[in-house]
Amino acid sequence: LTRSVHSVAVVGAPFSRGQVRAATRADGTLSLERCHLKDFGDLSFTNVPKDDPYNNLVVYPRSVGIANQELAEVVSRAVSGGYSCVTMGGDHSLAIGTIIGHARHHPDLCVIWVDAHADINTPLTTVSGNIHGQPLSFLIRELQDKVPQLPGFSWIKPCLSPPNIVYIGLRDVEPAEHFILKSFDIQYFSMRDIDRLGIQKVMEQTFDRLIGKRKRPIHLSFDIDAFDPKLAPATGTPVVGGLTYREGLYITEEIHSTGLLSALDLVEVNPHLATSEEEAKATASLAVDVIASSFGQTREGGHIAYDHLPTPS
Ligand code: 6HN
Ligand code: MN
Ligand code: MN
Ligand code: MN
Repeated sequence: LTRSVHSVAVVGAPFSRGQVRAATRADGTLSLERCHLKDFGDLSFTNVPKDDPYNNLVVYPRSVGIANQELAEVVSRAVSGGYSCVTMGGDHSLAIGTIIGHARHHPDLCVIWVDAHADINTPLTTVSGNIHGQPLSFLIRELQDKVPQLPGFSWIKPCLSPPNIVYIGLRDVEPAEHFILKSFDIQYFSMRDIDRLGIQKVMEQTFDRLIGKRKRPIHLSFDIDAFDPKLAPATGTPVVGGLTYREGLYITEEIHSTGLLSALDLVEVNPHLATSEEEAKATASLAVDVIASSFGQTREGGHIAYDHLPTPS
């Protein structure tokens, strides 16, 4: 199933308006073995002056809406061009654009959402007002009669259904979010479930649910705060008790070996929130490991066979 070479498009999406604090693309360059990388550069987003909060609460709706509209264009272009598309955030509100853009070319895609949080508040249930805590609410068809239209969001067409989403890593879910997960029967594996089942069973059950009956493209939306804050300190909403390095990489190794990964978001890496250079570097290099592993870097050596040994002369 695994192809030895992947064509990978890399998009930098330094969104920060889905949350109050700024976030940026992880510094440094990405290079992946056995991948043809095409750098789509960093998107430059339109600044929307006078972007007043919706309901006096939900911040920067127009900026987030327009930025995602532009991002959806780029992602759909990359995916239609035969690339697997990596988007480096930026905050998690960018998944609105990446998933919609991806779904334009692959309407049958499924989503694996790796995160400490469920990011499924509606604009009417959010407490923080930050749109990075709400992206999935705009994407799920069945939820739309509970979701008001925000200014800047009229272009959005919801493209997901509950059976096509699985969460991994949850440990900070608000009451309204929990109600949504339960009433729409959205599958999740919380950190407690990982403790109970082990990460291997979690991945098995994830794939049973999403691709057991029919192979389909995978959209992996990976929030770096799924990892334990000791490993990923440079992020806006850290929560204790997260994934180990090994659990995180097991997730991406398994996703790579399906051969179905079609788009990847790597979000919420925010070097400005690090309290030292080491913290910033550790978080960014963890993000790079997640991406590399998603595209075939293994912990047991190269997956292209070394096919002969040097002979002594
Ligand atoms: N993220 N549930 C909180 C909120 O503001 O709605 C936290 C969201 C965090 C979002 O980390 O992508
Ligand atoms: Mn998130
Ligand atoms: Mn999160
Ligand atoms: Mn491969």
